[in-house]
Amino acid sequence: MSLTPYFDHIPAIRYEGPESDNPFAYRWYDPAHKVAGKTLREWCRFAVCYWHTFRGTGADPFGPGTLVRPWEDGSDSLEMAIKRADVVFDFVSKLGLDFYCFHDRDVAPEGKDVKVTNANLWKVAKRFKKLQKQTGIKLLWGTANMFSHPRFTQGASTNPSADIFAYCANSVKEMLDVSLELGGENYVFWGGREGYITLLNTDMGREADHAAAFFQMAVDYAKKIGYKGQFLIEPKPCEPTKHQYDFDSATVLAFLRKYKLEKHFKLNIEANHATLAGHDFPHELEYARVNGALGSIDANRGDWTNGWDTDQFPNDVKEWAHAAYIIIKNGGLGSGGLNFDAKLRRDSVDVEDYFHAHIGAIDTVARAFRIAGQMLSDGVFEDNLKRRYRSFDKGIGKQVESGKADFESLQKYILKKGNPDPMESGRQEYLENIFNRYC
Ligand code: XLS
Ligand code: CA
Ligand code: CA
Repeated sequence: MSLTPYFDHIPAIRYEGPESDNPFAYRWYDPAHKVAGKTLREWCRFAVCYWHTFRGTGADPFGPGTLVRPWEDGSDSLEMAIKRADVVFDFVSKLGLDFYCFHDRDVAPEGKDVKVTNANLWKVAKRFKKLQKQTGIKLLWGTANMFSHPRFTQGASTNPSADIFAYCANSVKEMLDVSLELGGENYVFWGGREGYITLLNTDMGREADHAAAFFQMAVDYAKKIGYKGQFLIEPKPCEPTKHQYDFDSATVLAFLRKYKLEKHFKLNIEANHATLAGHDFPHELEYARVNGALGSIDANRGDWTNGWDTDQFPNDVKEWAHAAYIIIKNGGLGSGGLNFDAKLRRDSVDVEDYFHAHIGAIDTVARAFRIAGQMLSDGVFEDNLKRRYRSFDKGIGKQVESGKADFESLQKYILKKGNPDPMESGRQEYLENIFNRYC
């Protein structure tokens, strides 16, 4: 039974298999299908994102919003916020997914002062609690929007104004309380304007110290209230600021280690942010994985022909096969999941387009997991890795890995040998051909 009538003309989206030509069915996402010992539902933990899917307007720097939502009354009222919550839960239910994600300001309007703003958030959170109970849908992660309102123009926790720092402390404190109340499985920090445009007005060292103090306060507060969700930081190199402090996985991990915060945080990797940073998506995932910090994923894509954060829905099976391979090697995402931080194009103005976008993305990822599971069980790439590094399994290589070698012992070894063994092929083209056979 739906809560609102807006999607009544669309059937519940179910798995029908690759032969189906029903645009309102999954062709690859069979939630119960097992890959590498777990179901696709367990691997994927898909989430619908509140902000793009329900609050994005389609506006761009050259023109206003275009998207049509029959349920909207054009206001940003609390009444509309409550009604919208029902529509969101209907949508997630119809897709048969388990999770949603939101920022405080996606779901509840600001009031005349901080007190009213907080009260508004709690009114909607109460509604969410009821809807979660009714539908079984869960909160993958919540976050605070500390970048849209003009007060955040010069940053949030890195703002030169201590008042803004305090304002942000209130926002995160409230959202942690809300996350505790709603059982949010993770809590995300994306430092929207935590960066700068010019060093002429920026004390970089002091701003980093402030950001670290803020994160420490969040950790302390979560402990105090008994909130056990996983903290995640989402790297992004630029947009909206020129230099963002959370540039990429490596930068965030270096920051966390400097301030001894690393055991409290993992990373939320967004595909489009990886490409903006000049990496590819698998690189960012693998960097996080080998550092024990792969927490969750914002599933979207950029456009290879430009350098913008276009936030399109994922549709590249090959790219995702590689991503899924890394996720499976990671043993999954723990409490994390795959959040569709992606927006419809400005001219995708039909209600059906929300479904096509999500169905396509879900099927892309599900198909990729099936492929990755097969690649792992066939073992070609893992066998190749073992073979490629085998000189470290014995002799002098083993001594290096076990910490028993030093420059002198290595020099003695190579002097005796005279010359290193000849180079072996990296077999890149061969491996690429094999990868292509799967996709
Ligand atoms: C923006 C970010 C943002 C975060 C959450 O580029 O992707 O949406 O995921 O604040
Ligand atoms: Ca994101
Ligand atoms: Ca993005």
